[in-house]
Amino acid sequence: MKTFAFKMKLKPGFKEEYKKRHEAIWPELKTLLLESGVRDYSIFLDEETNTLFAVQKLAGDSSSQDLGSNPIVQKWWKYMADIMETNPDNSPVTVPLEMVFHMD
Ligand code: RM4
Repeated sequence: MKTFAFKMKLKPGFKEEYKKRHEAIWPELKTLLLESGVRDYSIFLDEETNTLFAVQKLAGDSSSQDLGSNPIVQKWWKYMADIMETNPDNSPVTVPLEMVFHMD
């Protein structure tokens, strides 16, 4: 499986709210991610810069960030837009990252 990593941006002061919302991730979103082949999905926060670092394995062709045409993702992105840096369509500003080292 391919590993896909990317960064997003959290608005300052929203770490606890971000964690709270993700601890209660919608079952339908989780199901969609799994059905799309997204596995082993983690998100970390660099509190110094409010940068969210996400890493996930892909069993299919789509990452979590490629699912923006799905209404569940659109609803989730709109829900999260008040605490994240977003594009005009509410999608989180996403910067893919290059793998520079990996060790099994
Ligand atoms: C993130 C962002 C991502 C989504 C995860 C579950 O805050 O919205 O696009 O895949 O949540």
